[in-house]
Amino acid sequence: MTEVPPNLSGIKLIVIDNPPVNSLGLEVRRMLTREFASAEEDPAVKAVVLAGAGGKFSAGADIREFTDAKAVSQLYLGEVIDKIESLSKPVVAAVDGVALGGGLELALGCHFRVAGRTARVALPEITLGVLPGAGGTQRLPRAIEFAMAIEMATGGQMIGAGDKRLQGLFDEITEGDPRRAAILFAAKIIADGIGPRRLSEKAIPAEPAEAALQAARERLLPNPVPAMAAVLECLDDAIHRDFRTGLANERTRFGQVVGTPEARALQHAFFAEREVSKVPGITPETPVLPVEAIAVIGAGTMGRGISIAALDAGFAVTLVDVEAAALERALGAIESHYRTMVERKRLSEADADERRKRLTGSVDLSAAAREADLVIEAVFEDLKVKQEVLAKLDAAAGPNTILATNTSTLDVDALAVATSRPGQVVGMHFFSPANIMRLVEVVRGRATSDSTLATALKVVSRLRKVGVVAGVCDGFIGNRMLEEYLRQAYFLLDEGALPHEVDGALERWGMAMGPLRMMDLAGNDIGWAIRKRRKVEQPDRPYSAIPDLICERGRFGQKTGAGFYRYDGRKAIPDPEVDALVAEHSASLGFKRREIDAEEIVQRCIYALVNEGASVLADGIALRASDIDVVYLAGYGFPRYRGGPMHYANEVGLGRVVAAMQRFQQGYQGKFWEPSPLLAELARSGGRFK
Ligand code: 3H9
Repeated sequence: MTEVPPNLSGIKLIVIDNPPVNSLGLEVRRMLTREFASAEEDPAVKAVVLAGAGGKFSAGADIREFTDAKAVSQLYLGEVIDKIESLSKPVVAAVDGVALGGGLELALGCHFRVAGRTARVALPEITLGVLPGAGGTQRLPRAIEFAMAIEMATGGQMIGAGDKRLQGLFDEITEGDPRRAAILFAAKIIADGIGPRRLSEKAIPAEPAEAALQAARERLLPNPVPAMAAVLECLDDAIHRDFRTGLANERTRFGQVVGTPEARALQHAFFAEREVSKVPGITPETPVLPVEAIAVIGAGTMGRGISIAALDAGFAVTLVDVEAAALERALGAIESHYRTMVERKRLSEADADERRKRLTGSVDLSAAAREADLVIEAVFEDLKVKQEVLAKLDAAAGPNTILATNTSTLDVDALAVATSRPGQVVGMHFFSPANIMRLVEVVRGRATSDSTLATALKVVSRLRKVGVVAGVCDGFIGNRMLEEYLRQAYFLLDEGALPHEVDGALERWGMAMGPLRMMDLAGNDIGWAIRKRRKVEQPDRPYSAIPDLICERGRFGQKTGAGFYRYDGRKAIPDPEVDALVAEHSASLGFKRREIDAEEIVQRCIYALVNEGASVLADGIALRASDIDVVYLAGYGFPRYRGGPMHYANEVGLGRVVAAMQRFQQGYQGKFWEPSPLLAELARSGGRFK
């Protein structure tokens, strides 16, 4: 794994070669220890260059070790880095590709740093629920401005090596090969007789650092992720305590947070998002059709959002609506979106112009389909309407064109048979607003070919979104589960809770938005239409009448200025009129309303998700439990530090989840609490969702 070429006139090259990302697992730590010790001993070595193979310096610690405290502490990375820093001969890091987390800490332990112009660095530990545990909180603020070190350690974002805010981190930025530049750099310091230069020996001026830290505390605390307070404490140490004490405390704090449920959840989310792209039947050899031109059919909210997402990702887009007025409105809305982006300095005028040029509006569905590699229909959610549109598209489109439907509930197989190319029909279920939400459910119909699926997934990844493969069923993964979540939220109103109590409990628990505010945002009329259909299809699965009563009063949500709340702009204000309506409805059911505490609200709503999630899994609609988690994290505002509903249920313990469900079975509408057979079985056998 090491490539140690013969001495380059006194320079020893040490290369980390641990594909795919040069993570710093035990073997690498052993190699570094061995090679640096030998460099120290060898009188022929005058300087060392440390580089990474495969165009990457290192992506940091091996995250898979974090579940095992012993594995982390064996040849602790921080100690390895300390040894490197204490070498009596100068060490130059050649930073190529990425230096992340422990990788950046390793570079900081070197005496000099040379980076490629395109290299990126970060301390992403916080996104994994931990903190830099190998000296990052102590060395980075000694290398760059304190405020920037805080931003990196608390935000985790990647920064380009050439960014001015990294002033002090690199001794040289090269346009060429960083390894070669680092070797030349090392040769020069040998020639100039320059020795090691250690960040640990630098002092930090307390003056601006204190103020920056105080501001960060006010902004970031309290925080549900324990690592946040820990990282701020360690940064405080960097100002007030000597380097060694700071380092020791950092290690202790790392050890404390690495085993927290929040850290486990965030690490689960990291791996789940990578696992999701592994789809049976799809291999690197599966043919992916080239897609450059996309036609989006339907100029409603969804069509606009999809168009913007596609323009932002570099596609040529034709937005189609047979109604000229609707099309004009949509084109105007897209134009106004780009104008706002420019005004807010999120986009340059030139970039906005370039995107505008790739957009065409059309009222001619067939002409647009003829020119497109991929057509995404986002017309009215009605089987007949969609079948007709797809049949027209099929008749006009070229033989290789893929037809995607953005349906959120309809049967993709029934839509596919309306065309002569069911193998080239796939669901691409975007979430509103489609230019912002990261999730796309990619629905594999019975006939969808592997190549069509692979192409759709490729497009989703080009859109910089997360594609989760789902099977065909009403609501796919996300909305099928949401139905049970909403059912409970509404039943809670029947029984005694008020809208702001339901939302408040779930928002305090971590949901980005409570269910009722969410429905107000999405438009209550949409849910109403679905419920009307369900009443016919599933008469034995009743809902609370409250959301219908709300709709009957024209309270469709934010867009009508009133829904479960009153709206002042986007601000939801609890409305006594709704509270009275809710109380009246309970009375009409002959109910004495009861106090419902936050714990019960959260359990009923979240366990409803878990139970339906188990059925989704058992039915093969989702490929794995972690895919369900990705759906909820990327599309429904589920708190990342809880890992997603299935991970959360594993953490609670499936036995305890089922016990709570059995309690709820005794209560109001208890029939909805029959544990899914898979959940019941796992609970019985002490298993977990995998
Ligand atoms: C840390 O350093 C703690 C220290 O401060 C203290 C320690 C005491 N470990 O993302 P990709 C896997 S915390 C293990 O698809 P890309 C990944 O799961 C660490 N595995 O590629 C995937 O596996 P598989 C701080 C890792 O090109 C494969 O590599 N570092 C690690 O799109 C390819 O990954 C970070 O948070 C790892 N560190 O993106 C960096 N990294 O093929 C995390 C990746 O089996 N990593 N894998 O599915 C990243 O951000 C991206 O992976 C990276 C490459 C940008 C590097």
